Amino acid sequence: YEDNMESIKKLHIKKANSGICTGTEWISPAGSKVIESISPVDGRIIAKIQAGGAPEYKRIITQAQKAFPLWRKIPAPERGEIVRQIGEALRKDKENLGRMICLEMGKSLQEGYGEVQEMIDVCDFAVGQSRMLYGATMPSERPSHRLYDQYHPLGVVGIITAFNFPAAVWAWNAMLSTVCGNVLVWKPSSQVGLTAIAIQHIIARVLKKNKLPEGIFSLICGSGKDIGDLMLADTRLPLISFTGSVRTGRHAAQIIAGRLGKSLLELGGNNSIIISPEADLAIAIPAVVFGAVGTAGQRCTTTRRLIIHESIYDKVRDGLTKAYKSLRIGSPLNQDNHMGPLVNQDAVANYLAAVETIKDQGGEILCGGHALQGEGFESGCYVAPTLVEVKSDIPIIKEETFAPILYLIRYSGDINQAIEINNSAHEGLSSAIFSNNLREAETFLSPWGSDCGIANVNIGTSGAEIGGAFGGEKDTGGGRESGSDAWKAYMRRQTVTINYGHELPLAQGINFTI
Ligand code: UN1
Repeated sequence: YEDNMESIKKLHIKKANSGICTGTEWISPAGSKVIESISPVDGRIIAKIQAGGAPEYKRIITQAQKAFPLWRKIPAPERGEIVRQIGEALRKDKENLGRMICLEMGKSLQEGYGEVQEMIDVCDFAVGQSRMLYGATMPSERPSHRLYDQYHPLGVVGIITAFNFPAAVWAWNAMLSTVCGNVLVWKPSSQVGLTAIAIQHIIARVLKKNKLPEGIFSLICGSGKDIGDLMLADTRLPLISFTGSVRTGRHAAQIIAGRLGKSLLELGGNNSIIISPEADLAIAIPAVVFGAVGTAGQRCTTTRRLIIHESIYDKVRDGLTKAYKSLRIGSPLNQDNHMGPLVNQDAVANYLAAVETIKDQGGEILCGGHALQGEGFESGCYVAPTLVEVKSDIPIIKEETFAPILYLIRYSGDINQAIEINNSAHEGLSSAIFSNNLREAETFLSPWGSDCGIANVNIGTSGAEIGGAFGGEKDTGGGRESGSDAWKAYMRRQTVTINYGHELPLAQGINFTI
């Protein structure tokens, strides 16, 4: 415990911390709202956070608005240089920050480090992108005319993040948004405010070193939903990037649409893996287990449904049951353990409620299905990873329970039947097929195949690299973040037509003389 606290102190976390910062200056809030950061690892209070209210929000936004005209004038590659330095600073603090994430959120130490690595990777990506904010040039239909696209920054971008990726998802948004020339206001999940504060301290060092003004990178921790609600309705925020549940995302999208703002939504998933008769089970089984129990089933890309061909069903079920029984559950700081706790006791209550519903609806629990008690589990946040056999289409398999519950579903027809089951979810985030049959794999990737934003062959549903666009369709919200051309979401497109001739020809051949 002492070692962990040492590591956290190195990130400038104190017993009581302000959760509001305009870049390098920390603001003491007028109100007395305090958030306790409770570690799901052992139930201890790590530290306290002073949360902001409406007056602090006003200060943050005013400062951000002042900073934007300065930041947008700095050439994009120079903005990239700041992001490069942030990547370097994160490299130095990878160990400490990874441990902080593990302690506050409960994911395994390996995954905590992985999350910081994801931040570093996206910094590198954004640095390159800062020299590639390309616009296309199109041939004009008129003589002596030039027609092209260019991209400009939007302004103050609001970033609202979830508890499960308290660092990486912010970095996906923040680093790209920053090289695009925006300033940002970050509202993290109140479950993981300390991680956000630790990151802000790292950013502050880079801002200070480069003598940058306040307001480029802001943080405001709120308790409850008041800060989030202020952001959604605020016309001074042209774009809100929101990561969270479908329910809250739907509410957010409606409020933002009501003021014709832009939203970038990354909501839930009900991701499945298809295991065809031609799957290589030696790689399929570990992929399924990592997908289902990694981050204790709390990734939006977690594998929640397994669609198995009946000819190999028993073999897969038995292989998985055996693997699940060998899983070690316990402190995520102990690297021998495969799975740590859920984020808090409410999450455990949701898991237990889902288990009851599964039983009521006729699902058969093959293993797990209970919370863990006794030594090492005092926080009350540990549960057993759960396998459920589903004989008919029970309603609960359409719901995303943010916990390690995996449904085993049989299919008896061809690959199209398996795809139909995959596509029957409300969400459309991630999907995968294990098959060495080219026809099956290509059908899965075809326009009549998976309807998800992510479609994988012979790898699981979670653990995407930052280089690709991340996001999904239907109830997942349609947003794309991180790699590929996701940067375009943080910019406004301007179509430019220049006439360098002496005539005024009109488009569509229209004749107009005066
Ligand atoms: C999320 O769960 O919100 O692909 C993001 C993955 C991670 C990101 C998950 N790289 O599982």
